[in-house]
Amino acid sequence: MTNIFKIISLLFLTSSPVLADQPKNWQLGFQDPASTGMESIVWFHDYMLLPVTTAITVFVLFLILYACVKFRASKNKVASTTSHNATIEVLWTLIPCLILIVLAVPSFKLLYEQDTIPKADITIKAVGYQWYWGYEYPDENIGFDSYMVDEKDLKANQPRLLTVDNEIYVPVNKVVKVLITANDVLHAWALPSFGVKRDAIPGRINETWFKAEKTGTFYGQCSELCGIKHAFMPITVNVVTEDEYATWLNDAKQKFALEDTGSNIKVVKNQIKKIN
Ligand SMILES: [Cu+2]
Repeated sequence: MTNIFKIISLLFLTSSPVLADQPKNWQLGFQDPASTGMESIVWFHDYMLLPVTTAITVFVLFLILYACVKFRASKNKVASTTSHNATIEVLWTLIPCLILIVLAVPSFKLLYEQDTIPKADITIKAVGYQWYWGYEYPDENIGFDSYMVDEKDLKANQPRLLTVDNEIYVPVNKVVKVLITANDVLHAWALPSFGVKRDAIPGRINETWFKAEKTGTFYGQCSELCGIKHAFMPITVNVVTEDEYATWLNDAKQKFALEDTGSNIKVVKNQIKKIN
């Protein structure tokens, strides 16, 4: 039985290598997982939720067909007056409870995995604006805005509505912590291949993490209805080798340097020393 489910899920729901890092026409199921977190989500879906929901659907369909045939009017001139059956009532309460408990165990494990952020190698702050994303690398003192590229300006192989002018770069196999907030209305920072989605809320910082396991370009979108151009604030993440990341960081430090806010604090400290 499980083999049949495996085959069904492999045929329809596990993304094949052809389905890569962005949505595809007529796509069914998830994008290719690119992080351990997303792999766990896909496993939970393919080998826990899908078999259980398939089995329940088939069973209920069988009951309906069986009842339609067995209790059809032409064979049952006088309707049955049965209204209670203690055994069956206990069963249809207990069995669904057991199914939910079995599903809860891996589900909670997954939630805790997503919620516990390991020691971060890189921290990125993503700020949602109407209608673009602003990014900061607080440890590197760089920051930049990331706007969608218009359809007429797209280069070859750049996907429509998903390409941005300034992409995020992260090294492969490193824990990336993402701090997420917004400056005007609610947005949501979502990257399906990494299994990451968090609301961006003005005045509050949410956090999430991912560890990309393969290099490539990965696309996501704002996933909270945030106004008229909600569909036009995509997210592009380049996962690169450590060397490539170092090269990018060098350039970015020139191009995207933030004001050195630390210096103001030093002035205040010096003043305090003088006063004392
Ligand atoms: Cu938005």
